Amino acid sequence: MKKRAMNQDWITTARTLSEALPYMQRYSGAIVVVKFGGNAMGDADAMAEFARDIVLMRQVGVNPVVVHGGGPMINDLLGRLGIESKFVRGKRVTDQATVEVVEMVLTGLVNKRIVQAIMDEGGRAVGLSGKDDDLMVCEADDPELGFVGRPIEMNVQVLRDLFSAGIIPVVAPVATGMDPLETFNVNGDTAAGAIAGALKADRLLLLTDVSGVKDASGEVVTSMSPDDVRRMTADGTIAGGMIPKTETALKAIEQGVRAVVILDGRVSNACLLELFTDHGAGSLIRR
Ligand code: X2W
Repeated sequence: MKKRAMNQDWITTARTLSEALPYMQRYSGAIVVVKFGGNAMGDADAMAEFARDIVLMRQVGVNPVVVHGGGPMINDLLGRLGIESKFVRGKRVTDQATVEVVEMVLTGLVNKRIVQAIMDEGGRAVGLSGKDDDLMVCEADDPELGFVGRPIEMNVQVLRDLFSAGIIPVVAPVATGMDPLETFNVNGDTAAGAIAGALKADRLLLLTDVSGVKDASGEVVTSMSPDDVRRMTADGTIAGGMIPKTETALKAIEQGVRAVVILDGRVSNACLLELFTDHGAGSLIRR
């Protein structure tokens, strides 16, 4: 004979699952673009947990797209090769030697690590860059930055094809130009915003290493409109590294993304907390 001991944790787990039902129903069939920044990647356990969240999303009918960064990993290899890293307004100054390293690190090392992590959790993932199927075509963003690209043409059919096959696309922010011999380094947030905009995604989640957009007293603002963002940028409350993220958010919303969330990717199960609980996470920006 077996006896069952009731443990409070199991009861909580069952209740949490039950409470997630309306959210799962709401997001069934939704497109959610997740920007996974290099600073949010952390160690192997953090990577596995992120991958598990993405696989769970797919399992309950969401169509997730992962767009990743990898700035710290690029810095590391550039350093080992004796090439100096230089940033202007948050973007890497990218000459020919640098763009080659960027492409190797992002489309090779980082992309395949994420693809592998998703498969280890039982999902199906395919890695691609903006060059594959002409997903993202760029022009030079600013002559001062060299081969840094600004997306001018998006061809997202390949992502829809992967959704229908039940495959999770993992995109490295590297692109071709109008001249197919050119390679552009694209800021990860910019690439995620352009992809979310072209897909008219239901959600764009920007995972980073801060807890969200903070007000003048340092508290995270949980919900804001594009006008709030503009006002807080004009008065200097939104500053520094947060600016490219909020700019990406405004542009994505203009292109038809329903809402953008800036959240801390180092928090356990950050994506699930945002999508499937009453609590939410980070700062939500929507009209
Ligand atoms: C970035 C691309 C990687 C990235 C770079 O070269 O670092 C530009 O700055 P994180 O980890 O999201 O910062 N590109 C133009 O965005 O990585």
